[in-house]
Amino acid sequence: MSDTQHLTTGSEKPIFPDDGVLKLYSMRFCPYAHRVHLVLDAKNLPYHSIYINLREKPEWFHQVSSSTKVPALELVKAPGNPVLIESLIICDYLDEKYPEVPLYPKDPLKKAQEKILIERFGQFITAFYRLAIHENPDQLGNTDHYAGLDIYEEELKQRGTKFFGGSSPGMLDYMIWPWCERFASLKVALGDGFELNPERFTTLIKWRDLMLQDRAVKCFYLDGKTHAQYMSSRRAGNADYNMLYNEAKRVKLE
Ligand SMILES: N[C@@H](CCC(=O)N[C@@H](CS)C(=O)NCC(=O)O)C(=O)O
Repeated sequence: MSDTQHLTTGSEKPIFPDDGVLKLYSMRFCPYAHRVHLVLDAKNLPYHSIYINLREKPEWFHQVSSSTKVPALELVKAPGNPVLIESLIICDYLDEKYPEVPLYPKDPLKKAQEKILIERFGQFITAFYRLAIHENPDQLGNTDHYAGLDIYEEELKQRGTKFFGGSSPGMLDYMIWPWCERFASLKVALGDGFELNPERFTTLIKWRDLMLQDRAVKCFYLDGKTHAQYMSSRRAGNADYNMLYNEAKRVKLE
């Protein structure tokens, strides 16, 4: 993660050596792109990261990503350099293409059940954004924002394993992690009342602490304060994509 400068309108398309290395178009604070970084890192696959300013996209970006969204993964070794979009499709592709570190269970039924739990997490993502766009907890009303998480607490408790994937994180762990990492930002932005309730989410809190020690998680980790700072810039309509880049530059100059 040496350079997190985001390319913008007017930026040239970067040229890479003909090294056969996957190219990931990303945005440093996008949780969907985060999923793909986690899977690539978990599988120890080398890749080039190309960060895109999503408010002022480079002119060439629509030719790369048919949805004009990140993540987009360019398969430089495949004929015609196809580009995959949609985080779940990309991660499933990577798991099939690079099976040395398998992330799904082998059994087709268990794999399908894992995918159902990944799909259902979408409900919580919606609730998460309702929280993340507010700065004032008084505007939030009495809704139970964490209702979508109870099934994961119960599921992990029943499995009795450290991770959903067993003794190490699997696809379900990595697909839900980007939003779980960002829980800490809700506490920073909205106050202690928005920390996960330790009685209700005992198992998930233990899981979160274990996930924080995982190598792939550490590779792309940002703390709650940093996520909160980015979200605050986004709420203000001025998403600060280059926040980390500018900070690193400032520290270097000091
Ligand atoms: N369903 C997509 C969602 C991707 C997505 O919404 N990406 C956002 C950034 S977090 C994006 O690229 N937004 C730019 C745009 O909508 O133009 C996935 O899972 O990959």
